[in-house]
Amino acid sequence: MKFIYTDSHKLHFPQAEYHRGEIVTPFEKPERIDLIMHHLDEAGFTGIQCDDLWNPVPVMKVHSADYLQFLEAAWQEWLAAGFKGDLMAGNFPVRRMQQRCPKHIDGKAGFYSSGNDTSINAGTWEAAKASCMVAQQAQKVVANGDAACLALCRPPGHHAGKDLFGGYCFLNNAAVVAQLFLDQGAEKVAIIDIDFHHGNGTQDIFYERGDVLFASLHGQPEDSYPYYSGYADETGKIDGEGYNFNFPMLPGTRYETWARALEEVINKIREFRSEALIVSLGVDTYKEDPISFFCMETADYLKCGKQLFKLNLPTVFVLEGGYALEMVGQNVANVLIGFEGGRS
Ligand code: OKP
Ligand code: ZN
Repeated sequence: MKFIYTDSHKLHFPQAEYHRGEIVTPFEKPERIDLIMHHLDEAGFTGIQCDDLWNPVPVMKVHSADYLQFLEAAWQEWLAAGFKGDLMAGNFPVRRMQQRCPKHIDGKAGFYSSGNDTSINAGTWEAAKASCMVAQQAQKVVANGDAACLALCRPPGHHAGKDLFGGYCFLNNAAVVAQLFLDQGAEKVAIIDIDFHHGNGTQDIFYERGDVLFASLHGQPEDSYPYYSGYADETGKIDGEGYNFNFPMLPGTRYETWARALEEVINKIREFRSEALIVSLGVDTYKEDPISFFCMETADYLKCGKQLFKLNLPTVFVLEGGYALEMVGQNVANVLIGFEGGRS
């Protein structure tokens, strides 16, 4: 299996994150990609540097035009306002407030954001675009006949909604890949989100659409980010009714329990007659992950990859989270190794 990467992810390097009462170095850091690439190289996967071809068409189908304009201009507006340091949102249009976008960048930041966990710096927009181009190129590799390909995306994407950034995400890379398959003639595609966190952005984008099945396995919202979505009774609306599947799970969940949910998802996707599979691949389900509470072992990722292979669909893996730096590379590599070994 090939993987697509870019060095441009380094342009996004948030300086600080507020976490459990302390200001810490962000969990979503550039080293993650170096570590994963190192392991993928060692495991014999072929890295391909991204050609940086930007196709705005699918991006504009999953995000709103005003949101994309906001992202593109945000940093310049922040500087023009005389602000120093990273852009970070602090005020949000919550219950009973006006859903109107203000003029000042400080207000706009909150209007287009779901939290204060995701800051914007001088290179963030370029990095977010580069990450999305990595996903687009991985889709092309699969459309051109490879059985599967990994998009080494950073920043990640699955928390980015139609018009919202947050959860370290700006552009929804997995959604863009799904949209590309549809634009190229597929009638139905499926996204499995196996990151520890609920893929609320992806759910938001496809919630009223029947052409994309979305299924997410994640820590239950009662205890876990993003807290306000990911319940099992969120099943889709209008054309999307019955095509959104959430599997919230308890703290301490191990692979055996998790894999039963995956098995259910696989059956749903078969029934749906999906023509391609997108995997939002986070390995923050790992037992040592610093911000998550599942108990996956490194060897479990082999089994997970093997399970996914059973769908026998053209598959694009899109990197999302995974913050236990010692094992993030091995865990990602194991999903791919399991997938490739699925034949046997
Ligand atoms: C991104 B991905 C404050 C808590 C905010 C945000 C988690 C985003 C996870 N430190 N946590 O799904 O791995
Ligand atoms: Zn995550």
